[in-house]
Amino acid sequence: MVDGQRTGWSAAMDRIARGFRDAIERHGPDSVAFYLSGQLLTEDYYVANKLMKGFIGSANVDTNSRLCMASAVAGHKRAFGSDTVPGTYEDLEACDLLVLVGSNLAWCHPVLYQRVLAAKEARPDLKIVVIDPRRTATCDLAEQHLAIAPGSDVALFSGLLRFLANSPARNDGYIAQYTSGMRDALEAAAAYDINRVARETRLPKDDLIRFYESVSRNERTVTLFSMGVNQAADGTDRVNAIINTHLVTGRIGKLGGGPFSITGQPNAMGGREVGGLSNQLACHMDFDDASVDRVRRFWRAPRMATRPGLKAVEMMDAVAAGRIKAIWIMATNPVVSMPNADAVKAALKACPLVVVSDIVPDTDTAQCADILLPATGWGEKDGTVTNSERRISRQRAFLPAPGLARHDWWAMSDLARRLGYEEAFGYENTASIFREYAALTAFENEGGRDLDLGGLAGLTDDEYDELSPVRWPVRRDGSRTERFFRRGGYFTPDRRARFVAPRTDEPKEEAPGLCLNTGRIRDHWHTMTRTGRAARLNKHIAEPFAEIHPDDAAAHGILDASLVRVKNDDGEAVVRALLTDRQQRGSVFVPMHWTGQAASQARVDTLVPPLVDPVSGQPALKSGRVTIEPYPAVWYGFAAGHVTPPTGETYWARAMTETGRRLELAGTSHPHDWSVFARELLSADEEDSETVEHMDAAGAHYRCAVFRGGRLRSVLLVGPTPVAAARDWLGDQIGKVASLNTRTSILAGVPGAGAPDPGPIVCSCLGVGANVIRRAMRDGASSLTQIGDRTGAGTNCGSCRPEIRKLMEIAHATT
Ligand SMILES: Nc1nc2c(c(=O)[nH]1)N[C@H]1C(S)=C(S)[C@@H](COP(=O)(O)OP(=O)(O)OC[C@H]3O[C@@H](n4cnc5c(=O)[nH]c(N)nc54)[C@H](O)[C@@H]3O)O[C@H]1N2
Ligand SMILES: Nc1nc2c(c(=O)[nH]1)N[C@H]1C(S)=C(S)[C@@H](COP(=O)(O)OP(=O)(O)OC[C@H]3O[C@@H](n4cnc5c(=O)[nH]c(N)nc54)[C@H](O)[C@@H]3O)O[C@H]1N2
Ligand SMILES: [Mo]
Repeated sequence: MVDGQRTGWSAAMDRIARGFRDAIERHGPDSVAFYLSGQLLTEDYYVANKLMKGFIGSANVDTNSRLCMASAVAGHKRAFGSDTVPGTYEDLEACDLLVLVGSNLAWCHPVLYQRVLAAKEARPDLKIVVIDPRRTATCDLAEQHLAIAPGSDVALFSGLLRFLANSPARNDGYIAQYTSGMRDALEAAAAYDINRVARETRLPKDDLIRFYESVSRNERTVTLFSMGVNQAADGTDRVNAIINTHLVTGRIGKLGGGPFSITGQPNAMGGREVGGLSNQLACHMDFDDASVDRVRRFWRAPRMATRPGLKAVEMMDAVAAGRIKAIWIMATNPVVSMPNADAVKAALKACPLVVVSDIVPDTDTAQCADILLPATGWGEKDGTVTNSERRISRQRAFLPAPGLARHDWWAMSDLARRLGYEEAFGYENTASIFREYAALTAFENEGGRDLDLGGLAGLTDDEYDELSPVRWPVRRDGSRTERFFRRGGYFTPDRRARFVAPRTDEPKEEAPGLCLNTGRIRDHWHTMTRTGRAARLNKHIAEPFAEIHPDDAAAHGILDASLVRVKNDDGEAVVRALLTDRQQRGSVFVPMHWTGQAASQARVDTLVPPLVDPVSGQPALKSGRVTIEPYPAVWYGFAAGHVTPPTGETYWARAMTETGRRLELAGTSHPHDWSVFARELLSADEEDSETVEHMDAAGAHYRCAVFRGGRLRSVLLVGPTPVAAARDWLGDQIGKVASLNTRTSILAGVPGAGAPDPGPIVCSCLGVGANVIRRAMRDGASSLTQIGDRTGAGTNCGSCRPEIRKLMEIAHATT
């Protein structure tokens, strides 16, 4: 689509090439940018990076991994001299103590979590500790959950460093032989006696000491960390504070021992490897003179970038300021996922040339595009990805490209060719891109760089197609390194690891309001462009929400299941209030997933300030400040079937169902005429439709159902309080012929006697509701396996197992 008009690839690419060439000629190479994604394949990424850094001559290539992994990368580089994950997944099974920091593994990495659980079942000695301000599903099987004050991770781990240094766990041999800088780190950590740590983390001293002693005792300790660590203004310091505790004990690169950064996106690691971050050059090389020269020679590059480019937040600032005239956004949705999201949207709307490559047409970012390109998606793509343990896997297409969709690497190469670089970008397939990439990792690499795929540089097309998953390095001489750093060999100039002393200023007085924590839920992926389309996945949680502690809710007059305004100077979101003591006082948690397509006003990143970590440039996405107040609804509604969200001030959130859509609704004033409102919402004016309405005498409850040929098309239920209705059951009635009795039930919103209600869906894979599971338990199922055998629940991806377990505990406690 060019300016909203359908056209062919050639015309679209022509326009893109013209736009990029004009900007570069008139304003220089730094006036253009690529904003990429950890959901691209390594081959897509490699081509984009090469074009920008070697041929256009700018390093303005950045990626959503900046929002995700940048602090882990920066922490690794400070400590190890390279962005190396030392360990493997096996370590999570082989350890005796697994410390999960800022990670909701049960919901966000369900497959790995199942591996850990299986290991724990086989070896109950394996202990899990979760460090997260919220009590999440991941805490269910943990021996200890430390609900630390948000942002107090550096204090916790500095205190741990101090403790370990004075414990038998201290490994003087390792420290002396393989590390440097311990004295400064210990000096900084000295400030963190147990009293200060208790004060900053707001945890009882006994709990802290129990944790510290447990780490000290367990030689096989893995500390796995994720977004609760990385997405912070001191994220890099947090990473180094964690790594310090592994250096002081020499617990690194050992079976069952090491720090472990886990990535989120399927190919965040591949992106880091090729150089997708603007402060890296390529293949784990930086912008030092020797590397720039080496890469120039390898690429035969006419115009090398010689210094780092703009990081994501800076890049959007440069777009806003008009310094960037052309930007290509590929496989990411920044209008939803970047901090200061409304400013990002405004910047893109004003930018002279915005190209967006996506696999769906209707994203919030696509609405800002001048040119929208159809890309192939996961099952249609062909190439490689790298996972968190450095394992490269082939991804093979099992579906043909639909419509006009083309591969991202092809589109990028086509731009390069149109800019005049036919020879350097004449790739015919991903195998040829991969070979070149592998060759660059090995080029003049005599062991000074961790990333070495020399052994794969000579793969034939067939060998590439058949490649089995393989963990790097894969050197030409066949030498292997399963784990890094057990015997030093760091990639710093003196080959020693560096202890890094984090900043240790006392925490600043908090701004008024509540801490805005954000993150993920079990059944949605990021901006819902895909999971939002899957009816089953919408059943688990169908509406944007805020987790609020009951005391905070009471203080602000917010009732459970009512709607709440979460706001600050930058924006406002309206979401459902979920009162729970899983949430600590003083914080609210709002998921990152809801978009302008899915709800009237729930893009949480409109409330997140563009504050970044000074070392990594990663934004602090879990610590905005907000206030909460009741959304003054005078009516609430629920609709299902063939429904269209209303325009205007009305609150709405929509979700897919097997039979259409469902809508949650609310308003601060009544519509003029409920019938008129309902007809529009329910498409009641279609031919042959029959409408049944009911309004109670007081005018507070309104109900309307539309039938066609005796079958239910759509239904709307309105009342003065949040509507109590069997939502899934109502959804199931759509399209069915309704008897007179059923019609009455539909208008009542609940199934009549005799019709079983499966209850809220627990297992989305197999569509099993809580009532079905309860029934199975009443009938004698008493273990996860038995419940699985009888109902299917929990037998596919397993991410609902913590919830099934919870149902079992409740049943147990009440019988
Ligand atoms: N279902 C699902 N799974 C996913 C994704 C998805 O969208 N949906 N996305 C994938 C991606 S890209 C990523 S990056 C991963 C992310 O995986 P996770 O990092 O596990 O997910 P989050 O929910 O972002 O954050 C984890 C936890 O950090 C906690 N936290 C907040 N502030 C702090 C703090 O100051 N200190 C500590 N210690 N913890 C804190 C939050 O309460 C939250 O429970 O998930 C991947 N997997
Ligand atoms: N407040 C807050 N904000 C956050 C986070 C948070 O925890 N809190 N987490 C951050 C993190 S860790 C991440 S990773 C980001 C994720 O944020 P985004 O990257 O913006 O999220 P996605 O929805 O995964 O966007 C991917 C887009 O690419 C499209 N797509 C999928 N496959 C392909 C493909 O092969 N080619 C092309 N061209 N397009 C494709 C999808 O349809 C979708 O529109 O969000 C960040 N933002
Ligand atoms: Mo991520």
